[in-house]
Amino acid sequence: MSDELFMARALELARRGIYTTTPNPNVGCVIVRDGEIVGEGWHQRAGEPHAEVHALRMAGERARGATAYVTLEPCSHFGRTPPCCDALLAAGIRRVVAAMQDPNPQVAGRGLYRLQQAGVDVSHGLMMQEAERLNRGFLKRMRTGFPWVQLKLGASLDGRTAMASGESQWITSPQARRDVQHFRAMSSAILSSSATVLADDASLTVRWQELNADLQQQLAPDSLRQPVRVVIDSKNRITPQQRLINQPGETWLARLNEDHQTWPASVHQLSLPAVNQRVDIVSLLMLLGKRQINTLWVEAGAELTGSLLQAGVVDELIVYLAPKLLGDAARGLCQLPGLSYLADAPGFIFSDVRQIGPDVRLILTPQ
Ligand code: AOF
Ligand code: ZN
Repeated sequence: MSDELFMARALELARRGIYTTTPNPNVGCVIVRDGEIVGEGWHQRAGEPHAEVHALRMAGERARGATAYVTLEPCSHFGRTPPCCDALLAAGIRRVVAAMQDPNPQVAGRGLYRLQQAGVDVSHGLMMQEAERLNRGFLKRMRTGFPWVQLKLGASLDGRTAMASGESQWITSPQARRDVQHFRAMSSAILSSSATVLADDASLTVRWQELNADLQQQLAPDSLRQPVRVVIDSKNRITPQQRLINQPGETWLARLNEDHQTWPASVHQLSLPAVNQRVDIVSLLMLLGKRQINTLWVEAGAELTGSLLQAGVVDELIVYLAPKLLGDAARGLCQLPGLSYLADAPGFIFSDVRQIGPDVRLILTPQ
């Protein structure tokens, strides 16, 4: 078997961690001796052993003289766990093939360098594109300090999100909403605004009963990780009575000033600088990055959606279009105040188009 096949297997193993590893990256490892896989592992949860450690445990003595394929450079630092490069050396690994370097400043080439200095045959770059894709959030946060931002939109064929009265439940199908649950489950945090939370009494949770059957098999209902709920609440309109406050997992209220009500321990108020008496979005994203949010899934109304697009902080758009027409009295998808020339209209590139139940899902990246 070739290097590519073993690395493809390591990537497949890494993907098993996509719902659980945040704030850590998804990493897979395969140990091969005489052309045969003798150890496999993937990183499951932050604080638990890294992929290499699981794979070495499975390989035992057979790791001596073997090759390790890893989807990310083995770490060289003491974090929540000891350095993987020490574990690989102690086990007698002779060759390490990494898909890419780890941009974490605590590692950043030192893992591979240490292995090379110890006489291990080291290389990196094999299937790098796939490895990059696997950890878009972690990698962006390590490189820029900002989370990877995905903006979800749901609309009719004519780009409308509600009737003039505000009636909006439901425009997209149950299948589309299940698909949204899957994206929520992968995210470190979900961002919304107090306007949306108040209008829909939204809970912003992942609900096991609403996941697809294959995901339900993979994730136990009682160990489901809830993404952090982040609500922009510039005017302190959210109260402890709102439904989302008492859901499992944390809620962070992004505010200009904290209030002194009694909140459950799972609720944190974040004080942020103001722009036009509103929470400054760029400062909020920076703070979320500092608090180790890798991927941010945004579900909000036309105002926040427009602000994020105008601030140029959106990395990907996920749009569900329902085959319905609501007419031009209905509410639009996003506010873009000040936009008057076609030449200034934000443009996108389609990266994926598919049908989800009766709806269409479009994935786009900003141009
Ligand atoms: C690896 N293999 O499977 C993972 C790595 O706090 P710790 O000890 O879990 O360290 C977290 C950092 O280690 C994380 O930020 C990233 O740089 C690296 N993750 N490295 O060699 C793995 N998950
Ligand atoms: Zn490690």
